[in-house]
Amino acid sequence: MSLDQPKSVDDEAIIRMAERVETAQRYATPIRKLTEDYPDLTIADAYRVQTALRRNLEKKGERVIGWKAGLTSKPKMAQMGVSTPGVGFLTDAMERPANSKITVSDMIHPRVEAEIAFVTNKELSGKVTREEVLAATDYVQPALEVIDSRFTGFKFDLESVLADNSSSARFVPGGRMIRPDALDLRTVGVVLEHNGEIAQIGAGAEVLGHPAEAIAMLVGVLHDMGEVLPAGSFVMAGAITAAVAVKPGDSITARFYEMGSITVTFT
Ligand code: OOG
Repeated sequence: MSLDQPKSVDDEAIIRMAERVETAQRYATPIRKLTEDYPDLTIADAYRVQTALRRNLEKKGERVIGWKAGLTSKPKMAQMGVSTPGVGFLTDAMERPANSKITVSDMIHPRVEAEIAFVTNKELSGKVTREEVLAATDYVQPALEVIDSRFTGFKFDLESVLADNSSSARFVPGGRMIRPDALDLRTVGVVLEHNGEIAQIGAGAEVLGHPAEAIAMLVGVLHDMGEVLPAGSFVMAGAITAAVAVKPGDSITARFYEMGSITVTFT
């Protein structure tokens, strides 16, 4: 795994990069890719920056309630030009309820994604299989994720996006909570509507063949970071389709086969 790569930068630089990302996030002001100033940044360094960002937000009172996998489907990889999945953390401050109005003025260039989320009831650690993920899952449910790259033009490389917490910004759990064995998550179809028009369609199998594979990948990355996935985590498996850009006044509805739907509007 790429986290075995040597570190290319010292702790001081990691702290500076985490502050740069946090400031861009806080003031919704884009910055240039971190690799423009740190061209030798490794994947391991990028996760060190992400961890420093997580610690900073925790110090400010945010609580990590789960994680997300990203860049786990071909449509997303093609949209972003990055072909390796990654992970990011989710805090309570990022959560919004279904049917709510989400403000966009505090984001740079928000985009919406439809995902399947897992809620775990056992700790998961190390190298785990899809079956072990499903056995440790209390329920699955639909989720929308609003991503917002802190990088100019929503353009990045893998190292920069991982340091930027994989573009995490807001997330919206919704729809129906169902037992993970109640349906085949590979064949769950999703239709993403933008202002009433169908914008994207897909199915669960787009996500690494099965969304639970994304959770297994995520647990492996956490292991390489020296962490585990605690019981009770909310974990999103990554966008099934390409992401859709939104602006004030827009509405998004994601309809999931047999799992219900989620609507949000943007203001
Ligand atoms: C990176 C994050 C992608 C997903 O679900 O694929 C992501 C990005 O595209 O900005 O969250």
